Parts: sequence; C-alpha cells; structure tokens
Amino acid sequence: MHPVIFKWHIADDWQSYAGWRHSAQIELSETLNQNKINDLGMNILKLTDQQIASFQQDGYLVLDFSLDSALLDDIIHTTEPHYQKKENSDSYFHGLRIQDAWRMLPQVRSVALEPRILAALNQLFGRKAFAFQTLNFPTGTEQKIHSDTIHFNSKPAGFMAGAWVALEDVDEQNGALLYYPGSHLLPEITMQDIGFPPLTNHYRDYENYMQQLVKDKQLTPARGVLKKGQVLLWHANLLHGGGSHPDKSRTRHSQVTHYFFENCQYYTPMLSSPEKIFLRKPFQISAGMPYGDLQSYKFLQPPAVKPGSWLYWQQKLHKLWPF
Ligand SMILES: O=C(O)CCC(=O)C(=O)O
Repeated sequence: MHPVIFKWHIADDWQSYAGWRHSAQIELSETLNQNKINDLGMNILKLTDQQIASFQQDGYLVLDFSLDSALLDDIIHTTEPHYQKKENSDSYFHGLRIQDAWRMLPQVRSVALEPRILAALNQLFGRKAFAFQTLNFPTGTEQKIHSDTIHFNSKPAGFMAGAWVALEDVDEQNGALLYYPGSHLLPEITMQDIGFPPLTNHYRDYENYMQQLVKDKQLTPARGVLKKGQVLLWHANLLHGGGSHPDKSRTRHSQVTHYFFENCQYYTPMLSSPEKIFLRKPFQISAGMPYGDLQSYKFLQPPAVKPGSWLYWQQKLHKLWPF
C-alpha cells in the first residue's frame, strides 16, 4: 500500500498529521489573549489537556453535554415522517437517512451549531470549525467501515471532523457506532492507493479494501454505547461504520454533523486524482451560504470613504442635518 500521493502531503502521512497537530499545539500553548480565547470557544467550554491528548491518540472523544432532551425528542418527531418504512413491516430500511435536514428543521440546525461542540472542535484542531452537512438516521446503518477522508478532505490535510449525537440511548442491540481507536493515524487511503480511478462506482471496492485492511492490521473495534444527549467527535481519518443492530424492534435515532475548519481548501478525494483535484465549496450552515462567500462578501463591502472627499463632507453634513 502506498502513502497518500496528493502533492501537498508530506510523503508519509503520519508526518503530515503530526504537522498539523504540532501547529495546533503551538497555537494552544501561546499566551492566549481574550480574542483567541473567544475564537476557540474557551469561554464557553474548555477541554482539558487530557481530553485533547486522548483525541490525538485515539482519534475520537465522547463528551457528555446532556444536550436538551426536549430538543432531541423534537428532532426525532419532526424527522420521523420523512423516513420511509418497509412495506408491510414495522421495521425501517437499513441505511435510511436524511441529508441536510437542517434546511427544513431549525432543531437539526441548532444541534449542528451547538456552541459546545464547536468549541470542543476548535480546541482539538486549533482552528475554527464550521458545520457544512447534517445526516439524520432512524436506525443503525450497518454501514461498512470507511474513513471520512474518502469523502472529504482539506489542504492542509485532516481539517475535517464528524460529531455523532445520540438522540436516544444507544447500545449494542440498537446499532451503536463501530470504530477503531487510533486508526486515524494510519495513512489516508485514496482510490489510487487501491488501484481504481476516481469514480463513485468503485466505492464497493473501497469498502472491501477497508474491511480487509482492518483484518490485516488486526485492529480492535470499539462500540459507541452512548446515552441520549452524548456526543462522539471523530477525526476525519478514524475508521468507522455502523455496528450491527440485532434488535430490529428498536429505533436508533442519531444525528451526524460534518465540520470543516476555516482557511483551508476543501476537496472530495474519491473524485480526485493527483492530476485533477475535485475541489468543493462547502456550505457554511451558520451563515446560510457557501463558505468563502461570506469572506468575499466582506471584501465587497464599499471601501471606507476618503477623508476630505466630496462624499466625506456630504456624509458629515447628512449626519448633522438629515434631509
Ligand atoms: O451511524 C452509523 O451507524 C454510521 C454512521 C457513519 O458511518 C457515517 O455517518 O459516516
């Protein structure tokens, strides 16, 4: 297997991972002024050094935010009608999901933009996170093992994360998430690494490859047994998937939000090759517009009026004597 081959990666991706963490640590160990403290959300929530170290080592972190129970119930009730049930059956199709329900349901948007989740991500990555996509699920997905870096990545690498929110209690009977602690430190796998062109129709081959990789490396899985209102944050390259859901009479409502971090370039690795990068313009849910548009909008603000100019005196006069 080859290391990731995009031009901007340092040849060995472990080093590239260490590189971005290193810069994040430098930022965090600086004497922080109030602006930086607010920027990283430390006035809302301050992660401990142990939590940060644990995320670096394991690639995930469970946070007990006890998110508002009524809000989570509301998400379940408002998303319910949008899921289709199997005909003549009480159970749901596996793999059912609603993408970007935040567009129609403010409750979903509110969980995606939960300030404590954003604050935790800011501190784990040393950069400001922004939510760009939501997924809501009524059951365990039993989705095959994958890393989000096949779908989303950034330049510099690895500035992407997921937040998995338990909308109800989750255990091994109703489809707890399956993940491999520490696997985020493995090289990111691209379609080229496994000998396929950058097309979605080879996704099955990617999944088979990942399944074999986990076996070959004898990685030990963990299950996301979470209480309602708990949140599991994962690093983009953490290998994960949907654990089994043996008790089909139970639901497993959850919400996943995907985040990028500011001031990067964003792309879709599955559709990229070293020759042609499939750049993406992620939506910034908080701003209600694609990320970057807000920045260019700021640039488009009219320039300051030149002191002494005709417009300057006209504005002064207007303030004194509005007519
Ligand atoms: O919630 C699950 O069952 C799996 C979710 C998942 O793998 C994903 O959203 O990438």
